Amino acid sequence: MKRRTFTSLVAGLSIAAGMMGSTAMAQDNMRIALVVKALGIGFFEAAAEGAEEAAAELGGVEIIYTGPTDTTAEGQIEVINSLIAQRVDAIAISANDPDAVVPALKRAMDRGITVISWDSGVSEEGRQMHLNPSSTPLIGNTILKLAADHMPDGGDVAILSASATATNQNAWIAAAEEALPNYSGVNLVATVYGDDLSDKSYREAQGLMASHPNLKAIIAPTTVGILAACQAVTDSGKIGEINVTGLGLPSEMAGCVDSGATESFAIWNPIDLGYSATMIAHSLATGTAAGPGAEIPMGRMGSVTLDDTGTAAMADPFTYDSSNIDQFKSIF
Ligand code: RAM
Repeated sequence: MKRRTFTSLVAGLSIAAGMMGSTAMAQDNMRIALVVKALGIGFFEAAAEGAEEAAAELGGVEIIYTGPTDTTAEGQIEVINSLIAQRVDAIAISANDPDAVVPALKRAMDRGITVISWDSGVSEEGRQMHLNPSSTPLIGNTILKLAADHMPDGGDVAILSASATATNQNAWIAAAEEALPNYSGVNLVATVYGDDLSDKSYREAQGLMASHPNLKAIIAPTTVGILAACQAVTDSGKIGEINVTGLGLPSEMAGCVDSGATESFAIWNPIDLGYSATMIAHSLATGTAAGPGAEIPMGRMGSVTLDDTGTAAMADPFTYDSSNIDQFKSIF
């Protein structure tokens, strides 16, 4: 009897201790910073929605959505330094430059902060892993094919990119250039940079039209650039003459598809991308090891396996046109 009382007292104490432990844990938020190329870009706002969804599912996770006001590495370095000072638990960054942010991110890792890149990558030494939205060669081929499919007689195309140092756009453009010989009659006449700023992208699109009077398509592998190019083509009365394509958000591009300025464009689901990046950051911050061959869980998105550069890719991009845009324009 006495012994049982003692046992149950000990059991009771450990249950109480366990409860205190879990209560303390629940109050002890893990802070995951989602560092984007720049604030005010719809694509990243959709990714943040996914990050919040992951945080709600995990519980005890706070998302700090942050980034500079323009798409520069200098701006991101300031943001990273401030996150180190705030002692966040994890940083998940879409980088404006693969190398310039490395020293700051190394300092973060030295202080025990989990660092991953997603969307636009960081060089291997500056992060624990990188999550690509899709296969780079596939995206490169897709953006070219979207243009070529509407140019039966071939002709001139130009690329309007984001910033000149953006890891993701540069990789997609290199992949598109590699695929170019498969599209006979399609000539890439210029690549220009709008820095993911609407006004600069608009002016660059105007410049392309002025310098290349026979232009048949503008390919913008950026959600900011494609929308600005659509507006520039529309304003110059060239709908039907120049097809604007690339990577865009259905919510932002619906009007361009309706007007005919854009025949079709592609993108992956940015909400799923932000959700997955957050799940991965949480997983690594709670002890999952990242290294070649590692399988990292991502909640409802399943898992990814890292290649020998510590990189993994998600799903294939999806193409939108007048047949399906209405179904997706209210989602992202
Ligand atoms: C812009 C950004 C982002 C890119 C998309 C397609 O929103 O440049 O990095 O993934 O376009």
